[in-house]
Amino acid sequence: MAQEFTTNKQVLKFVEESVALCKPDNVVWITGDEAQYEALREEACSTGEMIKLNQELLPNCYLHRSAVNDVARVEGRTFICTRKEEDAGPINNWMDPQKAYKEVGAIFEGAMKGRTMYVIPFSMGAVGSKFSKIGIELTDSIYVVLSMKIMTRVGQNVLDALGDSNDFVRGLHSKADLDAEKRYILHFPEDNTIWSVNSGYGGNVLLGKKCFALRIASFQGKNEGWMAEHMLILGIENPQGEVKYIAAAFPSACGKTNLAMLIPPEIYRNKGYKVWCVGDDIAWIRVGEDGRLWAINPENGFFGVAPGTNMKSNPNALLSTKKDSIFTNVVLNLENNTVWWESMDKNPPKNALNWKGEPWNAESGEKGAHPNSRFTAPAINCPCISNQFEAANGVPLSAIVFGGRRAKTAPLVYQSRDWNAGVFVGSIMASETTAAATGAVGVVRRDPMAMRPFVGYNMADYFAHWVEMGKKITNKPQIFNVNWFRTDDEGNFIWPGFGDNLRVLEWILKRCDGEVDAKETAIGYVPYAKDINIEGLEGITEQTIEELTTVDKETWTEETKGIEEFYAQFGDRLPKELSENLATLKANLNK
Ligand code: GTP
Ligand code: SPV
Ligand code: MN
Repeated sequence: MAQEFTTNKQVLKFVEESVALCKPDNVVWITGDEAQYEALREEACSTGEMIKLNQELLPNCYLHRSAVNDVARVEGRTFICTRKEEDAGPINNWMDPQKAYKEVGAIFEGAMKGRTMYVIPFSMGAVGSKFSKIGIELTDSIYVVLSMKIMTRVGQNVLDALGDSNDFVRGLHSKADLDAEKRYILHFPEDNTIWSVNSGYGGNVLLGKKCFALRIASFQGKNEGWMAEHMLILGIENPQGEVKYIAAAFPSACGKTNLAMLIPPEIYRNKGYKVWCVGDDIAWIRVGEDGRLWAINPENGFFGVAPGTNMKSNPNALLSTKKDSIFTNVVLNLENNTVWWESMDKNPPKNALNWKGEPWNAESGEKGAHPNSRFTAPAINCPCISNQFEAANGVPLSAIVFGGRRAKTAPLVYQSRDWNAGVFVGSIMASETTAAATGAVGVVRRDPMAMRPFVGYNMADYFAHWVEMGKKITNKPQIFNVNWFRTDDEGNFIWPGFGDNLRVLEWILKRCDGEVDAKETAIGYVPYAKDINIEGLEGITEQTIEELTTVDKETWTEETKGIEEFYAQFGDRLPKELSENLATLKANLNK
């Protein structure tokens, strides 16, 4: 009986209507009870949906393989269904909501016959905190249930916190037939509703993440006066024990998880610097009573990129996956029933199955793990998780950092002149595409604020919202742009990156405190080479920093053309603050 879990009429109605549509054989409410999860793990292992890994080496860890045609977010099949097309804007795919409910409803029709529908009540943010938001995801996938348990706060206490309120997001997901031609990820921001069908992959189906916490939440944030951003949040503790917080937006697979839990270089560790991770992917940001920006991480776990994660690049991420984690599309090492992926170490297993479950050997020259293979790990497993991780009001931001993957053009770091110039810097972000979404990899595209695939409304209005927020923040964070990915003529990354990025963050915090001068350029302020600490770095000299921070007028003049083209799509809806900043940039480049 559903009534034993909640008497909330809206929740009951949503479940009943969805049952009538999808026609599952059973309905199971997820209570948060460990025995229930354990039974689901056993069931998933019995059907092959999950594989139980070596319980001594990886306690409570499992492997899951998605369908081979279902390995990343599908941006081409992701839609914003607002009543008016212009409210979705030129960047989003749009579908008329009535048409969407009807046509995609037909795909949901009877899709759960012979299956169980799981009802997952989840909270984004600590349960009951006034900044948190609640969702109910209905799904026919145990993998989704167990992943949502890691990524969000799930259970009866969420329904209790919701009470009789109608303020919850309705998420409906069915794997259906995993038919890529009938795969749809639909968002109805005006109805607080998400529909996802014919996928079983991460960002398409863990509806609390990109669908809710970014697309729906960005729309809510615009209406309610706050911001939902694709940002990590980290705290940097200096030797005096003071912690300052930075939020940073990089596109998918461009280094958020790595930066969020970096290990300081030795010379910093010896001085007493520490880094604390608050979040690695999403930030919900509000203006506090003190006029500063305060950010929470609404998630409860990390859905991190596996390849490249190793004890050198990101030990904290690797250690986070050592228990209670689910791996998707990595190599299964048959020698000891553990997992492996490219660059985990230099010893690929001899006897192994690749991400598709086929016999595989590194000598074949083929990759064993999918480039977008991932782990889902509880945030509390992270050795450097911040003690503010659950803080109801979040953490105060000293700086906002944008960044992309650019082989040329963008310098290692620069600071914007003021808030609106910073919004401009975010709006002109461009980055090379990665395996996190289906489609070509390595193509430069505009990805404003790393939100191109995630803004749930018209991008021009999203820019305007940033400008509006600036007026309410009396104590503004400084805004910067970074690029860890500049390459030399042979295509090698020049900057060592990873833990050494702290050297750049240190300069950023010094700029926030007015402790260091900077060089003015056409795009903003760049560091004097001597002000980036390179002590202990091999092969990097002041000359290298000089090169990494050059702002080439010719390249940037080319860049302004791309920006103009990009802006043109928004017509009159583009805030004048942005066209003014573009005019300033052009004038600066002509000086
Ligand atoms: P999503 O989870 O898709 O949002 O990705 P993310 O932004 O969290 O990216 P992540 O930290 O997982 O890094 C993605 C890839 O970038 C990995 O292959 C990393 O090894 C690589 N990477 C991360 N930081 C750096 C860096 O500072 N320098 C270089 N060269 N590569 C980096
Ligand atoms: C991203 O692509 O930015 C991710 C992974 O964080 S997903 O959840 O698939 O969106
Ligand atoms: Mn992401």
